[in-house]
Amino acid sequence: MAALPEALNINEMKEKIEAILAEIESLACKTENEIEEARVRLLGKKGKITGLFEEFRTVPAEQKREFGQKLNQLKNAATAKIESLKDSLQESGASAASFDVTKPGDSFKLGSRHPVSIVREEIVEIFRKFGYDVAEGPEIEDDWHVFEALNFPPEHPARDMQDTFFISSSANSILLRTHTSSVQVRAMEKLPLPIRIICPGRVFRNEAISARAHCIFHQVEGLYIDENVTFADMKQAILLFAREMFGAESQIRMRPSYFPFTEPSAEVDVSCNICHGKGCNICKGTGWLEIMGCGMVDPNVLEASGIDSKKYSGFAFGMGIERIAMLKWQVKDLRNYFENDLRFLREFETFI
Ligand code: 2U9
Repeated sequence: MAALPEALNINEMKEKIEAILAEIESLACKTENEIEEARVRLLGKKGKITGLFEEFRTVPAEQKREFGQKLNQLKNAATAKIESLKDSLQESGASAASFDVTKPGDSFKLGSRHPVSIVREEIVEIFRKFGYDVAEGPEIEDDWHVFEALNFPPEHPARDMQDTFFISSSANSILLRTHTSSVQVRAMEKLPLPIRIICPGRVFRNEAISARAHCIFHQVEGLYIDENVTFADMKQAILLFAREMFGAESQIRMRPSYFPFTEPSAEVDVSCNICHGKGCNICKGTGWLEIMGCGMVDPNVLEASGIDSKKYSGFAFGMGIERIAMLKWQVKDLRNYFENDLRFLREFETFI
């Protein structure tokens, strides 16, 4: 049997407890090794507190209760301090030993492109392959580039406050462009001929917001001006675009229409690539989907920008990007494109 320690001087034991408590309170370790050293020094097999428990056996019976409590409190204080030192070290990230460099890194979610951007780039890329250059211009425009140079008569409803956002309505009004045609006007004013450009951009119309209309949306418009450009050239360019965008089997049809800036003008439909012409709820049973408007540039428009309409002719077309995106992904409500709801946007992650 192991020999008991000598009978204890009670005061000496109290002093030791006080000293160890003070040591615990002032413990400040910077590394995991230092914490481990402190733990061994206090709570290890040969540690100070373990030693006191040994001595406790010699405490007279009538004082065992009081000292027992004190020793347990001391042991708990030391254990809690060691744990809290470990936690702080972990939080500060300074613990070299606890950082496992072989662990796989935290995965973080990549963002994805907005569906409107995806479709805009797809359209632009198709026309780039056909030899079109990209042209961009200001969103804040003047009356000349948005209306006057495009043959809008003075009483046209688009010139009304009901339809256009005006910033100032002095002699040459400043306004938010209602179409990107103003970019083509600027190109005609300054670029040498022939011109073959594609103009993507944001446009603004004073419309009530609904599932089918928004006061801000995106367009891509195109313009080709050269000698001897014909309606047949336009039809061919649009057919090739439709086949690239909607599939090689696509057909197009044109219905007569009216725009102030083109004559003759047409609306273009593409054969429905969901039902292949049989009729479904996407094409409302018609077998056709409307995708854009187009026409031969009105001679007045050429002349307004200083182009000789006897020598040159051209065609132009325009489409709403949100509309094309709605057809592509069968999105029913235009407002989805503007609300930035991540549940909607994440549907397009695969198109990064
Ligand atoms: C110039 C001359 C002519 C651009 C054109 C359309 C037909 C057209 C609409 C489609 C849906 C606008 O987004 S939408 O609401 N656009 O139908 N746009 S021809 O014609 C031009 C442009 C510039 C100098």
